[in-house]
Amino acid sequence: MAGVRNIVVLTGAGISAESGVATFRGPDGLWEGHRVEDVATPEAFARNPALVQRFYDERRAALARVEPNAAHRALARLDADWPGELLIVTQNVDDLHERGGARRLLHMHGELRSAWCLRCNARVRWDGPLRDGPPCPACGVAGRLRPDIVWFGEMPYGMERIEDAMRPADLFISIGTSGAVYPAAGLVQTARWAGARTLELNLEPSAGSYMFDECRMGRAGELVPAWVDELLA
Ligand code: BV8
Repeated sequence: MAGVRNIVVLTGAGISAESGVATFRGPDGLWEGHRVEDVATPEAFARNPALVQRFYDERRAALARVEPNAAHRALARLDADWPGELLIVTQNVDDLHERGGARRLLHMHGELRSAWCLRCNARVRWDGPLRDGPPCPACGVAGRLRPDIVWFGEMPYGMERIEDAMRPADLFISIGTSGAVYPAAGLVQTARWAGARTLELNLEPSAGSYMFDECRMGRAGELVPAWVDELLA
């Protein structure tokens, strides 16, 4: 693509679907009958901490059973070979981008493999369950660790870094997201104001498809490697 130097990639649950990670708003989108909007909130955590901890404990444990797919690996190849600026902004809380080899990566909605101590504010690498109230590795106090996940009504991580990357961007590509959640869903508008070309790769039209210069419908496992080959040619 002529004249492309600085790229911002936004990914959502659709890029992990072919790895076997359930998406949020598809047919398999409910968790034990709960919508993500009803479980992923500070109010739900205050009301029923055991339910919310179990929701994340089960998804954290499931990470050991899934692998990165061709789309994750293609983005890592782009990350390694792209001479210009590149930032992969993911809404996903799984670790498949990292395990696929991506480096220039930002988890704007947090990570399953991180815990946040509400006593000392430390963020710590965490792979096991949290529902038994384990002690914080930093301050030693038990029962104060919550999932390090951005819930609805909470400020996403890295917004300044994302805005800094969007300003000089000349290409914004959105992969596998329904465009239902803000501020992530608003980034395509920010890209247009920055004068960037906008491309969407998704299984079906999203809520924001009308804002993209180009939309390619299909599975990420096929569309993303083909797009990376195009870009690196
Ligand atoms: C904020 C962590 C302000 C949790 C998530 C009204 C009331 C209250 C709030 C709001 C409101 N209106 C707007 C808001 C704001 C709210 C919001 O947007 N709500 C929506 C529901 C209307 N946003 C927030 O609250 C955000 N915070 O605004 O803070 C603020 C300001 C100042 C100070 C303090 C605070 C925080 C949002 C973050 C919430 N946390 N995740 C968890 O993961 O457990 S969001 C959650 O949805 C996930 O992160 C997920 O990534 C994200 C978006 O979903 P998608 O990734 O798009 O997944 P989805 O299933 O929807 O779509 C998958 C797509 O892939 C589909 O299109 C499908 O076709 C496609 N696909 C499927 N298979 C494939 C594929 N594509 C390609 N290949 C395939 N194989």
